[in-house]
Amino acid sequence: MASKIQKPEPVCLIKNKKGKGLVVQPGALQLLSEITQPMVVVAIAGPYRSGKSYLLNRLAGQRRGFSLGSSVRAHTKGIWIWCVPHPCKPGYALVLLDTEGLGDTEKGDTENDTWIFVLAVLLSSTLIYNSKGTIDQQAMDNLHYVLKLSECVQVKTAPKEAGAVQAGEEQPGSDRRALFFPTFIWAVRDFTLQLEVDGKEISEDEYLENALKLKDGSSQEAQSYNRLRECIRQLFPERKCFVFDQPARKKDLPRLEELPDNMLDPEFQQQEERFCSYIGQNCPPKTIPGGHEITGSRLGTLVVSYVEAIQRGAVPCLESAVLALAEIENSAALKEAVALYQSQMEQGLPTETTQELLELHARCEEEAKRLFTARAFEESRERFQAELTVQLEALKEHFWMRNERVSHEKCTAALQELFQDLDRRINDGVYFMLGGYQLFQRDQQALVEQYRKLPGKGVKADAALQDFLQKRESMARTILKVDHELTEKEEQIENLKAQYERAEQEREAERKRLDEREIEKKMLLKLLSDMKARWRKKREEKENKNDHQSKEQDNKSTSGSEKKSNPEDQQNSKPGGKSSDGPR
Ligand SMILES: Nc1nc2c(ncn2[C@@H]2O[C@H](COP(=O)(O)OP(=O)(O)OP(=O)(O)O)[C@@H](O)[C@H]2O)c(=O)[nH]1
Ligand SMILES: [Mg+2]
Repeated sequence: MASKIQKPEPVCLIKNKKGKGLVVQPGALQLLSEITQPMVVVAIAGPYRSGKSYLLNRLAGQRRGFSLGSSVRAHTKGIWIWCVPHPCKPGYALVLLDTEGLGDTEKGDTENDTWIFVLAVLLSSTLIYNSKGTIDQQAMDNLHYVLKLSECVQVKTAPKEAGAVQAGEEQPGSDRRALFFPTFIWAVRDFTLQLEVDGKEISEDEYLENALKLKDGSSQEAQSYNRLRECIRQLFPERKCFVFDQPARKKDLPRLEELPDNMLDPEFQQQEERFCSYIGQNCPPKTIPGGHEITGSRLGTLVVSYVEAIQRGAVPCLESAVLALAEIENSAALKEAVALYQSQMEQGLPTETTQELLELHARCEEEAKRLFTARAFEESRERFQAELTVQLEALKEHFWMRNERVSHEKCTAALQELFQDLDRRINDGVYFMLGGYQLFQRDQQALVEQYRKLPGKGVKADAALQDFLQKRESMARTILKVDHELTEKEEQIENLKAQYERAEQEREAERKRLDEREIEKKMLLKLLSDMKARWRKKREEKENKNDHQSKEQDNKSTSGSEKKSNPEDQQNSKPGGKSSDGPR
């Protein structure tokens, strides 16, 4: 952020346009809005051509910066701003406001001068009043703008019904303006006198205080003498004075910017060093009542607020400016608190239970409210706090639903991941088989068990599972249908098989029967043939026997004639020479 502070050169903050008056420059506001650090705001005001711009450049530690003129003509117009890193306070910005010189005879517009002076007072935390020579009556008179502060700056907003409180009605004695006003430093340039009174050395501050001493008595003269002094004392209770020698030889003055430090008057250098060191170490940051430090955007708001009032022809009101600032700040604090609540809730989602969600809400609400309270301005705080409560309540409803949605989404994503393999197997047709549905259900159930064990599923764990499975119902039904169809087909096949087997068995039995019958038939044929053979044998034997007998008879009849013939011869005499034991 420091780089944002380091601006290479000053820019115009408020332009003083002829005929249009004071106009805030958007570019400068943009620049300011980028500075988030608190800031010490040092403004310089005073007679024109008195070395104001040069002194501020020295304060910035630079030879060049705010533009200087070397002629007799007033140079700086309007109010210019330069933001530099604070030389002594890390994290702070040093904001320098260079203002248009007062009392320019060419301009001759004292009212405009007054507003320049008023703005320098209202915007700064330290006001340097710069003049040349000495603090004499003339110098005092030139500071008459302070008297105008009572008229031109209003502390409180006027109650509408009672009409505007006249700025002048606010008594300087009980002046709350001092709360808003800066530390006052009188810088006396080209100071040539000895700081001593009655031979006694006095400090610069004593020199100033002497000049501000009141005259005794209540004469007109005393009153007019005292009026301004009283005013300065009351409005600027914190006062300081620095005197400076002429910085260089007369002929070098028009080109002071170009002069190296060794060409500057050593006395002046010492004085300038002391002055810069005092500003660096002692000047407070710009704050507003309530202790809020002013940042770039806040300063921008104040500038706009005051210049608008001046443009309207109204009296800049410190309270209204603070109120306007509070409105912006509290609105920003509200936004920031709501954003904090949202981001913390977001991180905690989804919760496991509704109770956890309520606890998370309570924690985030507390954090958001703490942030709001720390940032918010006292003014209008209650209204914004009430608004914060309303918004957080509405967000609670939103997060209630979001908690469910996030949980549902998370669970669905987890389920999709878990079921990836199962889906791949479905696509590969693993479950499109007989008994596939049972296998599918078993695998799916295993995944469901795995899912149930996953942590951090949130309040919609069961609902998401139901929804997920419901969406897969048709797929499961398809697997079941295929399984059924395959089962039916299988049964049909089994039936056909059984029928075939039965037919086969019957055919086998028939074959067996036929075989048996064949055997029987063969046996019968065999028996028959045996019987035939036996019968034939018997018949042959019988025939043989009959033959024999008839032969015998023949023989007998022949023997009658051949009684004494050899039996053996008889036998051999059988036809074929075979014995009676020959084949039958
Ligand atoms: N004598 C003298 N001249 C100075 C001093 N400081 C600056 N100058 C010169 O005075 C001239 C005007 O200086 P600026 O710093 O521009 O004065 P200013 O008060 O800003 O002038 P305006 O912007 O016109 O109001 C320049 O030439 C400076 O070099 C000083 O302390 N003494
Ligand atoms: Mg100037």
